Amino acid sequence: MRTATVSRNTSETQISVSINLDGKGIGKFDTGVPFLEHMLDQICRHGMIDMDITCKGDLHIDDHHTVEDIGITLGQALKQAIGDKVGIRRYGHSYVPLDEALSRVVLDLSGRPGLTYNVEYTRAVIGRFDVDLFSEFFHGLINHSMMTVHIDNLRGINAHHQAETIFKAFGRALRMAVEWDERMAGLTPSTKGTLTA
Ligand SMILES: [Mn+2]
Repeated sequence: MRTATVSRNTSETQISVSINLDGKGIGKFDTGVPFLEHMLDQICRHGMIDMDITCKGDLHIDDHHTVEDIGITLGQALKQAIGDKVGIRRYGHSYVPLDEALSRVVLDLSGRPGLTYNVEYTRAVIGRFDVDLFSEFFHGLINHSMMTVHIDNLRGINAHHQAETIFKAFGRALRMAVEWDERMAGLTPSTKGTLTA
């Protein structure tokens, strides 16, 4: 089982993240930001990753620090759980629709952080959630998990659908990338010989 537990404490947020890449897709969240939890749950279910995430953040200010720092801490946990990348696929991609919305996520567990984020939400808030924060979340996650990710929302009218297709596609792409590749057993999927240096 590829697991990791990471704690991160600042004056703005106190976070604990436990993940299992070889899980059953079960998410347990206590963060105070329900819409983010709904999105994290999509990564779990469609990535077949178990997550237990708690956060006590400065929500009296706004959701910003909580969302960004959960991204950072989840990124650190992913990096740790993915480990040396020997025998895995490394690359993953997925297209996910939800009614009128369609998103594509392509990722590479390259060891280098890089996010291309092409998403134009049709409204600024979903419920009480500021959609700007998704970019903060993914920047935090990608910078600390050291992966290259291209996120494109190709179309969509409903912002809840737009967001949900992005998170589902991210989950599925991640699942593909961390999957064991029988023919790659014992090998690093890079001619450089390492994906961690
Ligand atoms: Mn939904």
